[in-house]
Amino acid sequence: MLTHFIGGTRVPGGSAFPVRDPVTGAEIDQVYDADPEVVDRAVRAAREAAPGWAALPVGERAGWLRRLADGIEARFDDLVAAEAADTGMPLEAAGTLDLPRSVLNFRTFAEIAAQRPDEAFHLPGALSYTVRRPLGVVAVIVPWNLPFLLMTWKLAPALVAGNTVVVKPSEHTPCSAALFTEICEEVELPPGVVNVIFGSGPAGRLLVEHPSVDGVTFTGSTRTGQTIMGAVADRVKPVSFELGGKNAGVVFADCDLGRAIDGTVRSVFANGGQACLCTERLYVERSIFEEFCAVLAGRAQIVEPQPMISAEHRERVLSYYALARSEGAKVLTGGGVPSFGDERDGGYFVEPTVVSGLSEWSRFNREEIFGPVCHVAPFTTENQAVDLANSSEFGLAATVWTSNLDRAHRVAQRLEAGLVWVNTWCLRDLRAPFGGAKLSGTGREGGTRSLDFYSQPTTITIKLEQPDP
Ligand code: 6OD
Repeated sequence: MLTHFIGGTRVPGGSAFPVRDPVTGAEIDQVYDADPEVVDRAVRAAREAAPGWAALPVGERAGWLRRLADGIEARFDDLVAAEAADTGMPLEAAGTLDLPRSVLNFRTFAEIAAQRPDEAFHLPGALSYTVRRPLGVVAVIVPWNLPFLLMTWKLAPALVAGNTVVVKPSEHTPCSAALFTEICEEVELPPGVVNVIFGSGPAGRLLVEHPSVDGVTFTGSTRTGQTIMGAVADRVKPVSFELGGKNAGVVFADCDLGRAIDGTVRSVFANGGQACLCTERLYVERSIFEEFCAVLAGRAQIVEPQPMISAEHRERVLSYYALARSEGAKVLTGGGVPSFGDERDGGYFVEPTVVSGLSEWSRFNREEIFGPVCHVAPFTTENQAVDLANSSEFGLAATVWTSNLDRAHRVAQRLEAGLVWVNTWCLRDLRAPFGGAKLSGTGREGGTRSLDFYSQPTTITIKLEQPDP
């Protein structure tokens, strides 16, 4: 049974619910669903620890981040196993993406924060300079798709900026966060600096609404982001949201087709399509459209399927497969549920799917699906490609495939997205701003942008009296 971690101790509390392995549907553990008392206790523990943590020199907090990174490396294999069991992702993916990135999250933000200068502004006879203060207690609400990567992506800058935190992982994926609490104990992180509570939506709501929570960072659906924003509006709490996407890929006939296909297969099907950065809308120049569709559909058939996170999410993805048909789509491949003839038949798999033939205004092309599926449509001109790619209420990420350098810059700069990749996908520099436009979020994290969110400057201005000549 996984228990909450509050003020450095393990705390039971709330009703229990099962954690399931998405590959087989089997119960792998039980976890508590935090009740109001647990949430309050966690926030109070974080509040109590806040002044001492904020008072440490930033170099010391950076040292704690490095110790946490070392601790993760020491428990690497356990964490890989926990992440894979929780999410259904292959061990290889957890071991080459999630876990190495988590270590890098801690090491990168330790480096950036320790080296960051304050600002100073000189006027004749006056000096303004800034000191940065942490927000205080930050609620870190983590989704289920890349749980350890995304938890540490927020935790590292929040901590190094001087905040204490209450983390709530998704109810579907508590195991790697539970192991992380053991690492906090092993490195002897001061109690109350990191608190982890488990639970579902109502626990998250209690957490963000708690009057002693000073800021909220969240990655997840746009709907939940809207709910959180409403819940914190009366206290005007700062929020940083990375929300849903309906990401476009634009493929020009002048691209390196092999690279474009490989990249597109990855961008559509990685993690079973369960990443906010995945491509769900593809626009392909008409002269290569038929060839591209045929090759992509063929490749989709040999993609190793990855399960959806839960039975409910699988139903949701399948409802979009049905919607595509009812809206008149042509299904180029997939559209159903695979059969393995083994224990995976109890899991939450869907077939990797490619469809075409729908308008950009169809529901299928407007709503985020979050599964291994994309729609492919042809375009004729560069302007049309840009208009189609921008014809979405979302604006998280986009990809452009072309060998024409001028076109690459021209198109990338016109796409309404927080992130645009050219001839690649999901290549990340942790120092670069990261976040979405339109319904895909508010705020940017990454590098110093994260530190800007997790702390606020006070500007101090001193008038310098000149001595009489
Ligand atoms: O790479 C990252 O830092 C990041 N935030 C990825 C988000 C993926 C969303 O599903």
